[in-house]
Amino acid sequence: MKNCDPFNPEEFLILVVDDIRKNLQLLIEILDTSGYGTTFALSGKQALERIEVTEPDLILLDLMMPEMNGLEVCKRLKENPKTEQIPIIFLTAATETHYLVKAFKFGAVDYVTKPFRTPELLARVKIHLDLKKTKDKLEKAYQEMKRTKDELETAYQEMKRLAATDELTGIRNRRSIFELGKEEFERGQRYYKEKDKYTFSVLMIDIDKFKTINDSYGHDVGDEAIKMMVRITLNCIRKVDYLGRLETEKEALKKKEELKRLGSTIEEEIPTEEGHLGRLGGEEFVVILPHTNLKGAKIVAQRVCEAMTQESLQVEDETVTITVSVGVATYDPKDKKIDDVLKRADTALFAAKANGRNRVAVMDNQQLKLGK
Ligand code: GH3
Ligand code: MG
Ligand code: MG
Repeated sequence: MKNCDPFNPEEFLILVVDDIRKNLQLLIEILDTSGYGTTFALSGKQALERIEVTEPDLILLDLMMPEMNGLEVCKRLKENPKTEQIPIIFLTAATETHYLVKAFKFGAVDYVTKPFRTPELLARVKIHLDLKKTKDKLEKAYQEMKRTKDELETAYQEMKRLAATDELTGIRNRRSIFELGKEEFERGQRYYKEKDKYTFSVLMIDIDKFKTINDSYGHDVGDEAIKMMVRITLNCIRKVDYLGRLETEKEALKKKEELKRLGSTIEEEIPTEEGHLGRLGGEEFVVILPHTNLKGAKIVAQRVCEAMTQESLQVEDETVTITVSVGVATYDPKDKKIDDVLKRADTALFAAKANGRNRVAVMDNQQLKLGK
């Protein structure tokens, strides 16, 4: 990358470190005359103190100094994240050149031998300031690019979330719950063969006489009723253990194993994973219950139906209650796609409606069974 900005010495502050005052004066004069900002230190210790309060862009550092020599100063500066980026040029006597390998190892960028030639000194100072500036620019551009990438990633994730979310209720929308249904179906196809190793069930839920709620109380109350229905259903499909604690899949599986060992059949009725609720549209919803057979799904469906009657909405001095009808179906290895399972659940739902609403109907294979 070409540095297009004109080089302006006034932009830079150079720290000169030398224990001999005469050397210092000479160097400062040369740098001052060229337009650089300068500051100085007469010992290694003083140099470190100066760097604490000023932020030099480059350091001209004498190699040999009493007490703390240049190498030690260099080492300390490179160990400190605040100062490690400052370029250091060593000032060495011709007899000290064998120290240079060490100086470079410690992080020096260059050296000038004393007595130095002014044009060479200035050329080296300029080139390292230029390099540092370019490096800083690249670093800034890189950080900006990284930030933009992070922002894009966040925006993309948010977009993906929104595209899968029902706006009113915050649960999965139609597309998202169908996608999950397809995944679950594939899981079923893959694992069912291994001796009934895996099955899942679906619930189709529809609010009863919802049109009446809208007509009587208005659309906003209708919306509130939908949100209430979702909250109640979510509570019913969450995995809770006997103490009402949220249960992890691992805990649930362990319990299932234990019940199996004891010869109990109740194990079939405990779904081992949280169910997934999605809104198909309007006041129609689907629940997908992984690791759940028909018996277990029916229990969850009845729980949903009953829980609905336990809560109400207060609209001024009126109490609004809602009921739901639920159709239940389970994966059958003969099914070709998730729609086949959903269709059976829909048939069951239709039957639940036709038989008085506020009830559960189950499609056991092709046989319809009405609850309550
Ligand atoms: P059924 O017991 O047979 O299901 O009767 P229903 O009245 O619930 O069914 P119907 O399909 O006749 O009416 C559904 C109503 O739901 C009609 C529509 O205006 C309303 N609806 C659909 N989406 C929304 C929504 O997002 N908010 C509100 N407030 N109402 C909605
Ligand atoms: Mg010296
Ligand atoms: Mg309805």
